[in-house]
Amino acid sequence: MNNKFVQNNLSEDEKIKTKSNFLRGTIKESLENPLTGALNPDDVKLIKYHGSYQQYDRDLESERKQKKLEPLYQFMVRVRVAGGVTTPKQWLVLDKLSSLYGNNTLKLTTRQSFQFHGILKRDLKPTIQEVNKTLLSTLATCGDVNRNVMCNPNPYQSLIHEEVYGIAREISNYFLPKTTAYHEIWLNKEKVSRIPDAEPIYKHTYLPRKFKIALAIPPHNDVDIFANDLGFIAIEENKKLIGFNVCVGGGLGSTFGNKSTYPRLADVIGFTPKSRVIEVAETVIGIQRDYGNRSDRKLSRLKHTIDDRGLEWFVNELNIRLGWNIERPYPYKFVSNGDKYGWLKGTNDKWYYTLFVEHGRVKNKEGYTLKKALKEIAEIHKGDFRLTGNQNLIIGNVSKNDKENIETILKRNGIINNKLTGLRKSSMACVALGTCGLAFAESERYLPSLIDKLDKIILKNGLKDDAINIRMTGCPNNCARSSLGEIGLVGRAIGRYNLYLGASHNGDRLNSLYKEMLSEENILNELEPIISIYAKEKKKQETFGDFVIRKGIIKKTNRPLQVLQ
Ligand code: SRM
Ligand code: SF4
Repeated sequence: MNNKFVQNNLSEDEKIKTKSNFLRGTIKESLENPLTGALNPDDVKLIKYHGSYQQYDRDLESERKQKKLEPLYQFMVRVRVAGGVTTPKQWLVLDKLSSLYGNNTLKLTTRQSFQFHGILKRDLKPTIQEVNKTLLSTLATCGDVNRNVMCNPNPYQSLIHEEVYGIAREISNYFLPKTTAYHEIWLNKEKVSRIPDAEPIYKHTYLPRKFKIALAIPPHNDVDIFANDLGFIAIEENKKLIGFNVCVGGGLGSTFGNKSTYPRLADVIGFTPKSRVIEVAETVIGIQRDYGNRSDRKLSRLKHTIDDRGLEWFVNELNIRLGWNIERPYPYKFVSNGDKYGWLKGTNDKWYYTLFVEHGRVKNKEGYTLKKALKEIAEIHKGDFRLTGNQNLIIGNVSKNDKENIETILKRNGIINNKLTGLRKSSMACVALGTCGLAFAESERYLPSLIDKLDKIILKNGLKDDAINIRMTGCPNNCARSSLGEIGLVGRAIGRYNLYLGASHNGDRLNSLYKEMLSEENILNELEPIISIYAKEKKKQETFGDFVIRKGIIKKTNRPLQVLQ
């Protein structure tokens, strides 16, 4: 037992992990069973650690039921991309796989990963093999382990970006599970060693729950650092990276009706020199591994471990385990958690084009052939592609001579649109209905049409370029970080949403519940007068989230983040 405390009532997931033989379970057998498109129940849990979720086509659910067919089982596959940086060659492979095996779209996620949707069981292995051949992986993009490590994707104005990105990659690699199950199952590698698998960091039952790490370089908080279990905020002195402020205990998921669950921002607990980042991360993960709740998965994130025992206890335990005391945090300032669009020149004299990708869905539709455009660009591009934490894309490291070609391709495919409002360009939505089994309401497929209507209000009030950030999720798990939206909408039921207001524009303050169970008409009726007084009465540079609090429209959240001094 790797737990400091032997916990009673271990959850079903814990039992499955324990008997899984380091994440093998019977996945191999499940894949070979031709009688169903699904996996054995335990393998449905275990395959997450390998980077895939078993789902079913929710749109076809009742039709298939009527025909007495099993649901149309299909798989989501998530690709790990630390800091969101990929090469054009890798892009071409992912593009090809999404057409060959998936639903002909690529999803850029809120954590800088790629997702394929709609992969059938028989196509899982070839998909994962091809991903690995292009030197990417799906290992540990899901499951009770450290997930994709986020990092500011845009190096403009930042001399230290490459160094921080290097640390993000190092963290990502260091915390990968060490089991060889992944290689055996997906890459047909024989188990070479007779030594049994071991997980020096995670031990044999892994973590109690998912674990998320991000790194941010102020003044940009486009990774929403405070939404992570563990965050590192880069601190510069004389233009050199000296280390990081450490923040712990972020997590946004909650469950309607369960008051013990809540969104929480990470607290800033101190500073670590850059040479000790891995040591600090390993120690934080070790505390969560040993003390995290393993009986109730709704209460098992690091935020709960900290709230159960107190932040002081946590810092004390961290210092004892480290054998040195974490230092006082340095001052830092974030200005925004959004993306800056269009061309920007980097500190390396190369150009970066940030492209708005509505809710991260790369697809083709009439007059807007984004998937085709990006494939054409990947065929000629000598730089890289960088996924942002806001589901957008940066075409990076472009030389001056290639700028025009890239712009021509984007224009030819109907991608550049100067009419988009700041509201739309600051919108995020999670996948929700269609594929997500946890969704109560639409999100990605609905927010664009809601914004069409909100845009009319925005334009009438002269706010075209105001980057008010609006985020929607199909349930309170908060995958598009709606708790950090200046306007947050969370699905309650088909066509009904809770409306939240008052988050900060830089990701350091949660929003609060304004009204519940709103229809589209209600949402528009509630927001129209608020947007209109915002247009008339906002102070210079005052953001929407700050304005609604100053005017008393909503109270500030009662869960502020703490900065220990
Ligand atoms: Fe998420 C579960 C999609 C970022 C909190 N999330 C899911 C699942 C896998 C549903 C499931 O468990 O069956 C969704 C798959 C939908 C699909 O069809 O693709 C899903 N989450 C996503 C993505 C794709 C949203 C997007 O549209 O971009 C994001 C993938 C990130 C990645 O690349 O790794 C995604 N999820 C997030 C975030 C945002 C973040 O990490 O910055 C959060 C809030 C932060 C946090 O973790 O607290 C988030 N997802 C959750 C939760 C709630 C966790 C909790 O502690 O309560 C769940 C449900 C769960 O874990 O039980 C969940
Ligand atoms: Fe699914 Fe809910 Fe996450 Fe949206 S927020 S992707 S509905 S789990």
